[in-house]
Amino acid sequence: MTVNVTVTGAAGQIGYALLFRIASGQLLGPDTPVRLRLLEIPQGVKAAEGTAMELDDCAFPLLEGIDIFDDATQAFAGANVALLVGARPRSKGMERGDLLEANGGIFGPQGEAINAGAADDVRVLVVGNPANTNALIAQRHAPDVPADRFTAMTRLDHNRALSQLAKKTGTSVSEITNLTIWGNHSATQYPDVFHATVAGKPAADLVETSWLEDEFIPTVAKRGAAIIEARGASSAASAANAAIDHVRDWVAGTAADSWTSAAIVSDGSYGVPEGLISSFPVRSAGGAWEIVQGLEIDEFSRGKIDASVSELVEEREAVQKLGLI
Ligand code: NAX
Repeated sequence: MTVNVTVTGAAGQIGYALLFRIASGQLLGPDTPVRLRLLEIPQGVKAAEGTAMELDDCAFPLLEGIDIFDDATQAFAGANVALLVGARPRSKGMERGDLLEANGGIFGPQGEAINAGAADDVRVLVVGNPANTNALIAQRHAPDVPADRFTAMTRLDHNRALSQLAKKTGTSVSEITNLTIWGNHSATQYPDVFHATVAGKPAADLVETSWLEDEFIPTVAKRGAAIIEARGASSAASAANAAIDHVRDWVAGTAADSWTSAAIVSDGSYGVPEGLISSFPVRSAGGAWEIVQGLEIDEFSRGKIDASVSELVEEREAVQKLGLI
């Protein structure tokens, strides 16, 4: 059966890196036809039409159609997968409250549109920043959709952490299991190697604590800024790749012998207040994410997790005060 995939911010740089991969079958596999529903603001529609022309020119056998909208209700009608990429970036002089408010104006109505018309099995991934809190806003505006269908992306952080640890230990990323990103997709996030193994050995035995504190954690957390500095533009292809990884694993399931990271609605696990959309170690089975349970959290990790979760609590309080949720 054809799957409707709605992508917002379709004319942006992540959109450009994402749409061709979805249309080629990398999101949902080689047997699933897709129909793309693209949402842009009116000024972005023409560029989205240009991208749609290029998608046509690829003659992807799985791509059944492309529709372009500047209206959220229409764009999310019948959506089975919704990738919320478009967001309001922070401009010069903008305070955090202004940023949250501007994004509330986007993600609240998009949540309502998902509630009104998306398919019963809709799965939502928020990429647009501040991703966790934008996802929370959208989820709170979609009371008829199960809360666990709203997620935010920390898979890029997860992949960055895999790659840094592989480089440090001289191994391949395929030899690393059970790495975790905890908390917010922001500079406070905590990439945790204490449950990870590298070629079967505990990662913590292979690297020094000083490397973790002084290099690994800051490098992963600040990688986005380093990419901007080097490339003159923010991460795009790697962000699109992570979005593909997140949704593909959500739909198709994760390997039983490892886990990945995703920001999902907390059920109170690991002391993360219920209802926050926070990154956890997760597995996907039967089309649903579940938090990996029973991990021992030492004092070092506890402090780092708590710091990032406090930031999420503050963001939730801020959007509550603004009347956005
Ligand atoms: P661009 O500025 O290239 O594209 C954003 C697009 O969204 C624009 O075409 C704009 O017209 C559109 N847009 C804005 N408001 C919209 C609305 N209400 N409805 C539909 N479309 C709308 O940004 P890009 O580099 O593609 O990044 C998109 C978002 O991803 C940003 O918020 C960015 O911060 C975020 N990121 C999140 C990451 C993550 O790991 N969660 C990593 C990469 C990226 O930084």
